[in-house]
Amino acid sequence: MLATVKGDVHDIGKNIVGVVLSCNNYEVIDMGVMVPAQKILDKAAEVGADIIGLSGLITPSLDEMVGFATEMQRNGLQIPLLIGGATTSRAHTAVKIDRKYDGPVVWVKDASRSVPTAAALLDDRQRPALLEATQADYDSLRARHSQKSERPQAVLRRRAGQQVADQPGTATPRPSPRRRACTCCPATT
Ligand code: B12
Repeated sequence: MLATVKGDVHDIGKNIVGVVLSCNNYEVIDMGVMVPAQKILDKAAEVGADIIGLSGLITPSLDEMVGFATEMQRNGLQIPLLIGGATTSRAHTAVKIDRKYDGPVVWVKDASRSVPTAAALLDDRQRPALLEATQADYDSLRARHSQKSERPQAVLRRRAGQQVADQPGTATPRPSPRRRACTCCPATT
């Protein structure tokens, strides 16, 4: 099943994905644009969807996707969730969406990747390798993201006069005591 999330009218990319999947013998139910989460979930239950694919191109769609994953979890679903659209990213999927849903969440860069991804997710032999590689990738993206968000806090604490141990490889450069302030002034000691 495919849908562009609530509040978002962009559907060119989603339509391409639908055509490419249909050409590869997948039965695609396209729910259109601006589709509320509950409507997608109800239809997925009604038709017994194997995979749900969400598309989003505006920034608010990212939050909508996080909310959708939360709802999938709340409804006890386990089916794969594909994430696509120019505003989405591997990093956002890893840090924000994947954490909300225990079932598989796979970010798909473009329509051509939707076929091998769907094929692997629906094949018992290929699925474990795809999910393992995806989780390893997401783990490293999350680790990088948490390092990025820790550093500014350390700087703020330092400015507030609190003691902060330097992290390996992040030692703060300190000014040399004999630094000359400018060419016309004597050297400071
Ligand atoms: C065309 C377009 C429109 C058209 C949409 C027509 C339509 N029927 O879709 C119209 C004119 C209606 C439009 C409206 C708006 N737009 Co517009 N639009 C674009 C534009 C120019 C191209 C988008 C596009 O179709 N790309 C081509 C497709 C093929 O790419 P794609 O969607 O990423 O899809 C590929 C992959 O991502 C992937 N994929 C996509 N979906 C899925 C889903 C799954 C399941 C999978 C597996 C893969 C997958 O496969 C596709 C093919 O490889 C972009 C700018 C740009 N150059 O990207 C702005 C852009 C997306 N729009 C933007 C904006 C702001 C708007 C408006 C809010 C403008 C306004 N002020 O009214 C409104 C949106 C209103 C709303 N509530 O949604 C911004 C979004 C910025 C942001 N981050 O929020 C952009 C980036 C322009 C910009 N630089 O500011 N827009």
